[in-house]
Formats: sequence, structure tokens, C-alpha cells
Amino acid sequence: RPIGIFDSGMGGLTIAKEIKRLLPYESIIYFGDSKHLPYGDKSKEVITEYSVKITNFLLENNCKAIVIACNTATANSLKEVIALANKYNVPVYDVISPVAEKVAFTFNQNVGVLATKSTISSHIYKKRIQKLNPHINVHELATPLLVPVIEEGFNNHEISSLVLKTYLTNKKLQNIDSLILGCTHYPLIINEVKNFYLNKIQVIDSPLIVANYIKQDFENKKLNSSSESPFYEFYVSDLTPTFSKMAKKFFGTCIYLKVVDIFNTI
Ligand code: DGN
Repeated sequence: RPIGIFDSGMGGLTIAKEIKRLLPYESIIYFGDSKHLPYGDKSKEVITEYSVKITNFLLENNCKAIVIACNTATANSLKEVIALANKYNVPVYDVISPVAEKVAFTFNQNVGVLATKSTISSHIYKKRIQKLNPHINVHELATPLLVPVIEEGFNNHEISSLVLKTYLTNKKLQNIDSLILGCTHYPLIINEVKNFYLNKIQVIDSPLIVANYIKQDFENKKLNSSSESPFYEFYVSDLTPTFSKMAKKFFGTCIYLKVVDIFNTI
């Protein structure tokens, strides 16, 4: 049975790519809600409605686990997705919990978080980290310009460099010793962020932490597959040449995207 992974668009492919690398025998069904992106500015109700419909689609396709590869969807609809998947005894993984857990038990004292407006206004990273370790200060900053900059291919470019510099010099982030890139698009600029800080702070590699967490949990739950010929299917709710180009950028290789209408069927 495959792992079901979803995101508001193509960003979650950075997580899917790492899961494929660490769990090479697992099949994957990915769903990118390209019709409704970006989620970052939408209401909790709408994001939850989309997340639940996508989870249903993945469960109907016999997925043995659901990965919410989107910080914004996690911040807004984790509970509802878990409630639905639980009915089928299917575990749910998200991109925030494993990272918060990891950060809470390190020596870091001042953790910065960059994410969409929606993720930041939910304070989910702060709440999760401080629940595990109240002594850690969490400094959150909404960085809404980064998603379009990356999607338009202006990463590793003077534009991303200027936008990053403007955000990273914000006084909220002045004393941080580590930084969480709290959006699945941001792994594409991790090296630029590291270079900005001249490697003086720890920049957290979220896809690696998330994929490792899933790998470990699969071993504990005996959910591993040993298929010699895993399959990979990629679905989107809207398809344009831009999405195909973006998919290649986020996943690293060319992938075939299939359009499926899961929102208008009853
Ligand atoms: N990929 C989403 C996230 O991790 O929050 C954000 C993309 C978006 O919908 N703006």
C-alpha cells in the first residue's frame, strides 16, 4: 500500500523527494492542490475543507499513511485530518511535529521560524516547541514573499538574496541560534539562508527530519514495505506548464502529473 502525501501545490514534493530517498521501497501517491494554492492567505475553514477532501481521496486510493506535507495545512487542519484517517486506522504525519520535537530537545535557546502568514498567525511552532520545552524562546516571522519568489524561479538570484536579507535582518530574528524553515517551499533556499548566516547558526533541515521520523515510526509500527518495484503517482487539481516545471524543480526529476477533480464530485 502506498504512502499518501499532500500539499497546497508543489512545495510538498521536497518532502516526498526525501521520503523516496530514505524509504526507497515505498510507493507514493502525491496530491498537489494546485487549483487552490496558495493556502497561506486562506481561512481555517476553507483550508480544512480542502485538506479533508484530499485525505479522503488518498484513503480511497488505499494509502496506508497520510503525510501532510504542508505547514499551512498542518497548522489549520491537523486535527480534522487525524480524525478522518483514524477511522481507517491510518496514521497521519505532519511536517511540524517532528521538527518541533527535535528542536525542543537540543541546546538551542532562541529558535527562529520563517513561514506563511497563516502558519505564523497560528503560532503552531511556538506552541509545540514550548509545550515540550518552555525554556526555549521562539521568534516567528511571516515571510510571504518567499513562496512566489521561489515559484517564479528567482531563488539563487539577486532577488531572493534581497528578499532574504530584508527578512533575516528583521529585529525579531536578531538573537537566534537556530532557524526553522517552516514552509515546504523553503528547502530550495536553504543554502542561501546558510550562506547568509555564514554557518553561524543551525538551519534546520525539515525534510530530512520528517522523513527520518516516518522511517522510524514505520519500523515501530511494522508498516514497512519491501516492494522491489514501488510506484509513484502524482496528482494535481489543476495543470498548467508552470506546474510541470515547478514539479521538476521541487522533486529534482521530471514527473508526470495527472489532473483529477476531487472537489466537484459528491
Ligand atoms: N507549502 C505550503 C506550506 O508549507 O506552508 C505553503 C505554500 C502556500 O500555499 N503558500
